[in-house]
Amino acid sequence: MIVLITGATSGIGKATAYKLAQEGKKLILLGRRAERLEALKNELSAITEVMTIAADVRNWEQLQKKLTLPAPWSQIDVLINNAGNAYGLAPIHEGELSDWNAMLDINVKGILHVSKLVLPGMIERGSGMVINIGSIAGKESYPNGNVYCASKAAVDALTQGMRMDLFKKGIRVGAIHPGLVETEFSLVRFQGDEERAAQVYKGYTPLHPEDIADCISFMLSRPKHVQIADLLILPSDQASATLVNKQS
Ligand code: NDP
Ligand code: 8X3
Repeated sequence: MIVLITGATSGIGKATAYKLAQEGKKLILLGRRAERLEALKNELSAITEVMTIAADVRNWEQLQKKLTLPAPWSQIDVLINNAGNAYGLAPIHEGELSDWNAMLDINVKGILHVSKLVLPGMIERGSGMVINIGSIAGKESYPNGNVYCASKAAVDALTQGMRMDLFKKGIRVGAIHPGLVETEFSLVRFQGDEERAAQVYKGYTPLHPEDIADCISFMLSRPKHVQIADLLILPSDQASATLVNKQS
C-alpha cells in the first residue's frame, strides 16, 4: 500500500509517517522543509520504502512537476491531506491579509491541488482512500479564530462533497477533526513565540499527534466495504472548541 502524507515534517503528519512505516506501508512524504524530509527518510528507510517530495501545497506548477511520479510510486492508494496551519488569532477587523491568504491557500486550496493530481489515478484503478484533516474549529468557530475556522469548515464541506463525487468510483473519503493536539501548530500560529505556544497546552492533557496517527491507521485497516466518513477526536479534558478543563 502506497500512502501520500502531506505535512509530514512535523506533528500529526510526522507521527502518521512513523505509525504507517511500522505497519509496512510505502510512504510518500511531502512538506516544504527538505532537511526534515531527508532526516525522516534516512530513519524510516530502515523499515519501509520512502520517497520524499519537498514542495509547497500552494504551488500548483511545482506540484504538477513533483507529483509526476515514476512507475513504482505513481499508484497511490491513500492520500492523507494533512498539511495546514493557523496564522494568527485576532478579531476579524484586525486580521492580516497575508495570514488570511496563507490559511485559505494552504488549508483549502492545498487540498484541492494535491487531490486534483492524485485522484485521476485512483479513479482509473477504481480504488483509493482520501483522509482530510479538518479540525473541531471547522465544526464550531471560536472567538478570534474566524478565518482558520472558516478554512476548516471548508475542509468539512469539501470532504462531504468529495465523498459524493467519488463513492461510485471505489474511492472512500473521510475526515478526522481533532481538538487540541500538542504539535508545532501553536508555534506557527504565534510566529515562533514559544512561551505563548506552550501556554495553549498547559494545565490539562492535550492529544498527542500519535493519537491521531492511531485513528488514521484504524481507518486504513477497515475492510473495503467500511467507509469512516467523519471522526471528531478530542482530549478528555476538552468538551467543545472553547471548553477546556484547565487546572492552571
Ligand atoms: P504542525 O505545525 O506540527 O505541522 C504542520 C505540517 O504542515 C508541517 O509538516 C508543515 O510542513 C506542513 N505544511 C504547512 N504549510 C505547508 C505548505 N504550504 N506546503 C506543504 N506543507 C505544509 O501542525 P499539526 O501537525 O498540528 O497540523 C497538521 C494538521 O492538523 C493541520 O491541517 C492542522 O490544521 C490540523 N489540526 C491541528 C490541530 C492541533 O491542535 N495541533 C487540531 C486540529 C487540526 P513544512 O512547514 O515543512 O511545509
Ligand atoms: C486546531 C485546534 O482549537 O487550536 O485546529 O483550532 S484549535
